[in-house]
Amino acid sequence: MKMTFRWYGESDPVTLDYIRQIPGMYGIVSAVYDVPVGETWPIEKIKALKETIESHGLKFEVIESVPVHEDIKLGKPTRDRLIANYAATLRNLAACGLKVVCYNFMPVFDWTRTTLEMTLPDGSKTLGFDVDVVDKIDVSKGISLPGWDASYKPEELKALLAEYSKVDEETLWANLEYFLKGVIPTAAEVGIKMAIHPDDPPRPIFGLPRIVKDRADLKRLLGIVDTPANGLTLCSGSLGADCKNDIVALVREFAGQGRIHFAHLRNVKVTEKGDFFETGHRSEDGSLDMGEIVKAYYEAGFDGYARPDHGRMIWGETGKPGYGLYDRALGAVYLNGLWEGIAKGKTAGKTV
Ligand SMILES: [Mn+2]
Repeated sequence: MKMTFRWYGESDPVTLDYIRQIPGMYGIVSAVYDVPVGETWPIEKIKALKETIESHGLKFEVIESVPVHEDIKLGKPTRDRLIANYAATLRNLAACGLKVVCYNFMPVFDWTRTTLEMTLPDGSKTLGFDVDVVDKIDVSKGISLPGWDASYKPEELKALLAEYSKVDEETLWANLEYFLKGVIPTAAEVGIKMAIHPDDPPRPIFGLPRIVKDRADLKRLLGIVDTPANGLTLCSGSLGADCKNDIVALVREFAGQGRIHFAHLRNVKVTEKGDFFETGHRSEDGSLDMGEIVKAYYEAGFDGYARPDHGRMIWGETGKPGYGLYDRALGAVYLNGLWEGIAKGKTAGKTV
């Protein structure tokens, strides 16, 4: 397991100098942020980013994310040009030594939360999701959610949602299949492993279809192009927000098949109704047994990339919600500690 940390580039208040001081940190997960979605990432920009990261003693082998243009998800005629651009980006990334590309196929909204600063009993702040708040939103009147207000102008959003009104789950699957058949052959050829991130949260929102939510979806996706280059980012916190998803079983199954290329490891506290909030990484702080999850990776012989996914805001830190330094650093060290404990327990001939 190679421990990594997400970094949002030079504007990120969490610096590379700080990240390299986290014990056991292998590398950085980042992206080229100043190329419009759908255009090819120029090799010079990728190279410059890599040089910056490596000059701080960290590896740069994982991209999160190369975004998929909405026209591809909508299946519009422009998609062929956009898919060709995406494949060209994969070629450029491979030429710079990148190994894994995380992406998602969520229409319009990436991750969705109803609060970015829920206060936990210990005074830390975290991200939360309340089903009732989301279900009560009248999309036709505009959507105002924390983290998304600035993403689209209200009229743009309205037009985009109108286009999606014709896209049901099966249409979205067909469009995903078209995309995968367009890019996976290139990825396989140049040695890039594609790793889809599941929907977050794993449920339909605002009437938009969501198709990467559970075991059946993951299995179907991997079967579309049945090759290691078509793989998963298994996000424990995203999938774990649906308590019907057995994360340990998913890791055993898909890491066992060599199809998990990137592990997002975080804990989440879930209610039966589907509300949830993000907790510290420890098993006893949330609904997921992180010890069993890490053990499942260990026993599958996982040697891919992992990262603490989100963190709470603690110790007075401010910044990008979910992406502060302190709690994610604690998460990384805890996860590496679990791994070492399991590894040494095995060597001693007993299970942990
Ligand atoms: Mn994630």
